[in-house]
Amino acid sequence: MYIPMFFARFTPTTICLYLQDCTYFTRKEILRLFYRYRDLAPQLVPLDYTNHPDVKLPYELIGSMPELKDNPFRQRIAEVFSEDGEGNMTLDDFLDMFSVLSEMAPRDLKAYYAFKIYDFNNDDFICKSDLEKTLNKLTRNELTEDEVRMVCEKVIDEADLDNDGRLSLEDFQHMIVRAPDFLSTFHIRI
Ligand SMILES: [Ca+2]
Ligand SMILES: [Ca+2]
Repeated sequence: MYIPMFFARFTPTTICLYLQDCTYFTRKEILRLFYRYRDLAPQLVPLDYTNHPDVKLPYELIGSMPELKDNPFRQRIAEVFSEDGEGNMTLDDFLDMFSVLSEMAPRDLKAYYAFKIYDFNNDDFICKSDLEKTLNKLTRNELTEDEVRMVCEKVIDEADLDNDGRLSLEDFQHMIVRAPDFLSTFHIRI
């Protein structure tokens, strides 16, 4: 029987470490994702992860994956899940990203990350300009400026529970219960 080198080297202990971090995946899915990661740059990613090699794949490779390349939020998604904040990903970042995007992840967790992704300037609030950027991406720039402004005003008007003119995570969670479209870009079949 042919046993790929990978299985011989990737010890059960390292696999279990990843399983603890990534509770939504089975061991088989983690192995498949590891191969996906490695296939993006076999010359950079070693087969042996026992000693936690310091490897990061550049955003250009991550963003061009079939699962992401048509997603208008691909760059923000990669930024939010990457430890360096610039979209360059370690294997851990990569597994976290797919874990949250997977169909098994609970809605609250998706909502938490969606909020971070839509918070373009990383100030922990979705303000009007964050929301405008979000809407333009969600609708792929099909709305006019006036339409975008109107929708954003309406969304903030309805979802801003504490009337400070911007959406906190709590406001946002309240909103997406009624507007599930905001989470539609956060499902990826692996
Ligand atoms: Ca913001
Ligand atoms: Ca608010």
